[in-house]
Amino acid sequence: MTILEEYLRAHVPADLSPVISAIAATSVTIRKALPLSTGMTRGMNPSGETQAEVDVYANEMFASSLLATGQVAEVASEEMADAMAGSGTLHVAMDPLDGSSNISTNNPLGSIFGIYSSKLPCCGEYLTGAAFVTYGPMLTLTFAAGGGVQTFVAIERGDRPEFNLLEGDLRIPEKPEVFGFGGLRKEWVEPVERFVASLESRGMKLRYGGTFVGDYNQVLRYGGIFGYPALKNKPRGKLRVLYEAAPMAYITRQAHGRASNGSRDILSLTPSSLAESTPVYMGTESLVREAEAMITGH
Ligand code: AFP
Repeated sequence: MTILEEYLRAHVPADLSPVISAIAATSVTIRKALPLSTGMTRGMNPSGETQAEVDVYANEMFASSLLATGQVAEVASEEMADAMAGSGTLHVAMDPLDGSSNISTNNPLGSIFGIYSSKLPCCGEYLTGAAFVTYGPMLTLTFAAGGGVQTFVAIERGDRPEFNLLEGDLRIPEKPEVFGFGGLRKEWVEPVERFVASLESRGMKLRYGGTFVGDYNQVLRYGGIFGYPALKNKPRGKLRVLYEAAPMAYITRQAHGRASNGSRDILSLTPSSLAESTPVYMGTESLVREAEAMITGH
């Protein structure tokens, strides 16, 4: 049984290890807070979405634990207009609680982290690591730090949970089984509608719950494609480049998949602001390339 701390010592660069450890430890705190904190605040995040109490709590807890590692120069978050400064060299962009509209229905939630080596905002090629947490039936931490994708699961041992390796060197299956596309169907641009119809006609199963982490986690395990496309009324889609799209694109690349904005690799995008969004199509490489061909027309 491989324990997270052993894995980090053996395989992950010394500056990244404390960051991954801090994410793991704080995810346990957030998981405990979820049943106790189900209300909404009157506040809005920089994208104009109403914040849940636990959005604010998760943001504070993750930001302070990341800064306390001493490795982090700045933490930028979907829940804050400006980044918080620290004393290290890594730059972390996070969505501290992804899918907060699922709190009241008790559906899976997540947290997403991109660890960059450059000041934010910057191109995804500066990512040196990325991680996501799933708060589902299990509490899992999936991360990539240059050496493939690993998933660890929290197991209660006495008063302190321990993270044990659940799945090492994860690869997206080449035979696609599932797909999920966000946004109102009537707002999809025509090539997206055609592409999704073709997925349905070949017998792929629709899986969509409204939490990027939960929905994409299924694509990573079963093979397929997740899309939050360009919409007629929102040409840049909904997902934020720095906080959501690029970190998941980094994990996707390490799992031998592909992530695209419809014409370009998401990791090649340089957003001009912290909260810039992008259309997203990610998963099994051959399917993402098919989506790109339909969208670009060649
Ligand atoms: P919330 O955190 O506001 O619930 O948004 C979650 C999210 O950004 C992402 O996790 C989902 O993939 C997407 O929104 C779902 O959006 P739709 O409700 O438009 O399907």
